[in-house]
Amino acid sequence: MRGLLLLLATLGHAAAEDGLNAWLRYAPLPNDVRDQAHIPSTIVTLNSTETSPIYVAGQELQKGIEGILGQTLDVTHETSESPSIIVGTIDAFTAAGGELAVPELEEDGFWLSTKDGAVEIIGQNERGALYGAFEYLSMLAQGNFTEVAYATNPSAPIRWINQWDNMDGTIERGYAGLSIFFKDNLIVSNMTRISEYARLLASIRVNGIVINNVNANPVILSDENMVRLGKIADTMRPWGVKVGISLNFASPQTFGGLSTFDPFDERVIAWWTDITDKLYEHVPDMAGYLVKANSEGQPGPLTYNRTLSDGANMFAKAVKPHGGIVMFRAFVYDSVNLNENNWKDDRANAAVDFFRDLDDKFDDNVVVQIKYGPIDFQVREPASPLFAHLRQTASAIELQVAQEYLGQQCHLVYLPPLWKTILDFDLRVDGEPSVIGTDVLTGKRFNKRLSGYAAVVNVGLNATWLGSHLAMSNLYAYGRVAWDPTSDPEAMLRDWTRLTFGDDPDVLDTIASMSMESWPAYENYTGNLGVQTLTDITGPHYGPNPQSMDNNPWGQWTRADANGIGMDRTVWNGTGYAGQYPPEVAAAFESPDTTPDELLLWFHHVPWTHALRGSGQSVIQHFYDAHYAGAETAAAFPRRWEALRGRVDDRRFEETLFRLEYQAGHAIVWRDAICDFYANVSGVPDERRRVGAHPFRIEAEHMQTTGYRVTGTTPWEVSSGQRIVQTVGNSTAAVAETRVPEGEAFPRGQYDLAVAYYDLYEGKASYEIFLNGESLGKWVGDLEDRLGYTLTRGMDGHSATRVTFRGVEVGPGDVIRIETLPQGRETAPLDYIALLPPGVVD
Ligand SMILES: *[C@@H]1O[C@H](CO)[C@@H](O)[C@H](O)[C@H]1NC(C)=O
Ligand SMILES: *[C@@H]1O[C@H](CO)[C@@H](O)[C@H](O)[C@H]1NC(C)=O
Ligand SMILES: *[C@@H]1O[C@H](CO)[C@@H](O)[C@H](O)[C@H]1NC(C)=O
Ligand SMILES: *[C@@H]1O[C@H](CO)[C@@H](O)[C@H](O)[C@H]1NC(C)=O
Ligand SMILES: *[C@@H]1O[C@H](CO)[C@@H](O)[C@H](O)[C@H]1NC(C)=O
Ligand SMILES: *[C@@H]1O[C@H](CO)[C@@H](O)[C@H](O)[C@H]1NC(C)=O
Ligand SMILES: *[C@@H]1O[C@H](CO)[C@@H](O)[C@H](O)[C@H]1NC(C)=O
Ligand SMILES: *[C@@H]1O[C@H](CO)[C@@H](O)[C@H](O)[C@H]1NC(C)=O
Ligand SMILES: CC(=O)N[C@H]1CO[C@H](CO)[C@@H](O)[C@@H]1O
Repeated sequence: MRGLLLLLATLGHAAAEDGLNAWLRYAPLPNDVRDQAHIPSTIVTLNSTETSPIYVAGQELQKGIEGILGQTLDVTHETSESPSIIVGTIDAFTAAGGELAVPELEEDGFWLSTKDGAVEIIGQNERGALYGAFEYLSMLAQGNFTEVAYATNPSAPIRWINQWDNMDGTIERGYAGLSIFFKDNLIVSNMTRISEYARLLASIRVNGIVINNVNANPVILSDENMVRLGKIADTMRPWGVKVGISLNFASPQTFGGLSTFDPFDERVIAWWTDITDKLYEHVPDMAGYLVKANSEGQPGPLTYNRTLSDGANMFAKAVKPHGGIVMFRAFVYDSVNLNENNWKDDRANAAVDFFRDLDDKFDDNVVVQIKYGPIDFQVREPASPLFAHLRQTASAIELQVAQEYLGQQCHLVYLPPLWKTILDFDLRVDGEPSVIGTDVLTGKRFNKRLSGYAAVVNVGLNATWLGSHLAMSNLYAYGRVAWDPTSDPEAMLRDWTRLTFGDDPDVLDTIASMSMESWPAYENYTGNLGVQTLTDITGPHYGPNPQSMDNNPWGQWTRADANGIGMDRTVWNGTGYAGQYPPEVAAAFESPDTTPDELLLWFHHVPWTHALRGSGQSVIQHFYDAHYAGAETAAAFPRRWEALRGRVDDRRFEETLFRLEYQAGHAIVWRDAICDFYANVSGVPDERRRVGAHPFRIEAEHMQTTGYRVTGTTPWEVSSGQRIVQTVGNSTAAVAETRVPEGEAFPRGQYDLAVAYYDLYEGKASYEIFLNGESLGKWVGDLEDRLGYTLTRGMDGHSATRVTFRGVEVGPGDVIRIETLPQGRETAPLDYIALLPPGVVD
C-alpha cells in the first residue's frame, strides 16, 4: 500500500511537468517568498452560475492560490464585511453595493486592485473579470505581491486563434500530433483537451477561435457536427472563448447538392442563410466565419465573375442578424500564371491589387484578415501595404504561432521580435502617424469599430501542445501582444519563463537570452537581407532548398544568377510593389540607399558585390558571415541549456535538450547548403575561406565501406562534398570505417564526434559507432517519432541531421567504425563524420 501511494505521488509529480499545464502550473513558491504574501481569506464571486466566467474565475483562483501559496480559500457568492478577493462585473459589483472609481473600462477590460488588504477584480464584462483573475494569479505565481490598482483594456476587440485542423484529425502545418478537435470527419466527443485549451486561451485573453482549416471541408456542416460544435461552444464559453468555423465557398454545390455556388444565386443565398440559422441554434453566440476564397485552388466568387466583396458580403448578411462577423482572408493570388521571365510580375502585389478598389464595398461585419507580410510567413517581410489601403473596411492582422517556414517547432524561434518589426512599422498614411499596432489595428487611425488579430496556431494532442516546451512562449506572447502591441518581447518572455520554469535566475537568463537570439540566428542561417526563408517552397517548407524558389509560378522568386540576386520591386524599373506604400514609405523603399539592409533583396535586384549600408560588406560575404554566425549561435544553445541540468525538472530538461541538439545540427545543414549553393551561383568565394572547406570532416564516400554504395542528394547542396553513401539493400547490415589520418591534422585530444546522416520516415535504420572497436553509442533513425516536422522520403534538406558524441578522446591512427542496419526505405544514409576540436563549429 505504501509502495503504491509512493508510486502514485511520483506519477502525479511527473504528470505535472509534461507541459500540459504550460504557464498555468501554479507551482508552489518557496516558503520564504510565500511568507511575504498577505492575501484575504475568502473569494467572493458575484455570479453563482457554474457556466459563468465569473464562477470559473473563482474556481481558478482557489486552485491557483492553493498551488502557489498553499492556502485553501473558501469561495462564496455573497459579499461580506471582511476583506475578500472579489470577482465580478462592474454591474454586479455595483448591484452588490460596491463603489468603484474605476477609469473607463472597454469591452473585455478589467480593473485590478490589491490595495488595503482586499483584492478587487472587476470586469467590464464576465470575460474581463476572468482575465483579471488570471492576471492576479500570474502576479502571485511570480511572487509579485506589489500593491497595484489599475485598469487595462484590450488594444482591439478581435483576438482570435485560427486552427488549421482537418476533419480527418490531421493538422495542416501541424507539428505536435493530431487534432484535439476532430477525428474521422467528426468533431470529437471528449472535451477534456478542448476545455484545457480554452483555459490557456482565456489566460492570455484570446476571445475567439476558428477550429477548422481554412482549406475547409464542408462536412463540418453535417447535422452531427453541428450538434458537436454546440458542445465545443458550451465547453469554451465559460472561459470566454467564442467559437467560429472556416467555410468552403463551394459547399452549396459540393455538400448541398445545388448546381451552383454563385453568391448571387437566390438558392445559394437561401442555402447559406439556412445553414447559418441552424448553426446559431446550436451555438447562439457563434463568433462567425473565416473564409479563404479564390486562393491556392480554393473556390470563390471569382468563378462566377463576382467580386471578392460580393462573396464576403453573402456570408456577412447571413451572420448579421445573429451578431456574427466574417473574417475574409486577403491571401488571394494567382499561383498559376505568374511568369518569372516577366520582370514586372509579382505575387507580392496581389493583395493590394485585389482589394484596393473594394474598400467601400464590404459590409460592416466583414473583417479582411491580412497576413503580416505580402507573401507568406517568411522569416523577414515588410509589413503588408494593404493595411494602408483599407480605410473603410475592417481589418485584422494574421500572425503565426505555428512555425511554418520558421523551423516547425523543431527549431527554437521566439517570434515576438519578428512581429514587432511589423506592429511598430509606421505606414505614414497621408503623411500622418499610422503605426500598424497602435494606430491601425486598434481601429483608431481610420475610426473602425472592428479590428484586431488572428494567429495560426497548431496545438495538437501532444502533451506539450506545440511539440516543444520552449515554443509555448510564442503562444503566450501572442495573447499579450494582441492585448497590447507595445508589449516588450523580452519582458513577456521573462514572465512566461517564471510561470513555466520558476524563478531561478540562471534559468531565466538562459531562456531569455537564447530565445531573444533565436529569430536573428534563424534568419542568419536561413534567408538573409529579405530574400525570404530559402526553404523548399514546393514541399514541406522546412529544410533548405534555395533553388525551389525560382522557375515556377509560385512567385517566391529570388532571381539569383551569376550576376546578382533580389526582386526589383521598385516603381521606376521593377514590379511597382514599393509604390503600394504611402509616398514617404514608398520613397524610402524605392532606392537601395534608403532601404534597410534587412529588406534590401526584397526590394532590389543587386550585384553580389553590392555593399550593404550598415557594414559596407558585400551581399554575398554577408550571406556567408551571417550563416556562420547563425549556426554558431545555434551550436551554443544545447551547451547553454546543458548548464541548467538539475535546475529544470528532468523530463522537460531532456526533451528540450534533445530539440536544441537537433537544431544545432540542422543549423549546420542550413549553413552549408545555403553557402555552397550561392558560392556556386555567384562564383564569389568566401573571403574567409570557410565555405566548402571542412578540414575536420571525413566524408562517408571516402571511407572504407561494405554494403554501401555512393549516391547523392536532391538538392545537391544538402550533402557535404556532394556525395553520400547508402546501403545497397534494405535489410543487410553495412559498415563504414575510417582511420584518423596520421600527421598534424588531429593531434591526440578531446573532440566532439559528429555524424551526419539522413532520417527518413517509413523506416528506422539503426546505427552503432565504435572507436578502436569499442562502442561509443547507438542510435536509431527515429526522428519521425521524436520530432514533429513534416517528414520526407528523400535524402534532402529536411531529413539531413546529425548526432554528436561529446568529449571523445581521439588521435592519429584511431579507427572509427559505423555499423548500420537499414530498415524499410531508410537505407542508413551517411554523409560524413566530423572530429571537432573544442570551440569549432563545423
Ligand atoms: C451569471 O452568469 C451567467 C452565465 O455567464 C449569465 O448569463 C448571467 O447574466 C450572469 N448573471 C449576472 C447577474 O451577471
Ligand atoms: C508586479 O506586477 C505589476 C502588475 O502586473 C507590474 O506592474 C509590476 O512591474 C510587477 N513587479 C515586478 C517586480 O515584476
Ligand atoms: C478524455 O481525454 C482525456 C485527456 O486526453 C483523457 O484523460 C480521458 O481519459 C478521456 N476520457 C474518455 C472518456 O475517453
Ligand atoms: C466571366 O467573364 C468572362 C469575360 O468577362 C467570360 O468570358 C466568362 O464566360 C464569364 N464567366 C462566367 C461564369 O460568367
Ligand atoms: C509528443 O511529441 C514528442 C515528439 O513529437 C513525442 O516524443 C512524444 O511521445 C509526444 N507525446 C505525446 C504525449 O504525444
Ligand atoms: C532594370 O530592369 C531590367 C529588366 O527589365 C534589368 O535587366 C536591369 O538590370 C534593371 N536595371 C537596374 C539598374 O536595376
Ligand atoms: C547574425 O549575423 C550577423 C552578421 O554576421 C552577426 O553580426 C550577428 O551576431 C548574428 N546574430 C546571431 C544571433 O547569430
Ligand atoms: C528499399 O529502399 C528503396 C530506396 O532506397 C525503396 O525504394 C524501397 O521501397 C525499399 N524497400 C522496402 C521494402 O521498403
Ligand atoms: C553542383 C552544381 O550544381 N554545380 C553547378 C555550379 O554552377 C555551374 C554554373 O556556373 C553549374 O554548371 C554547376 O552544375
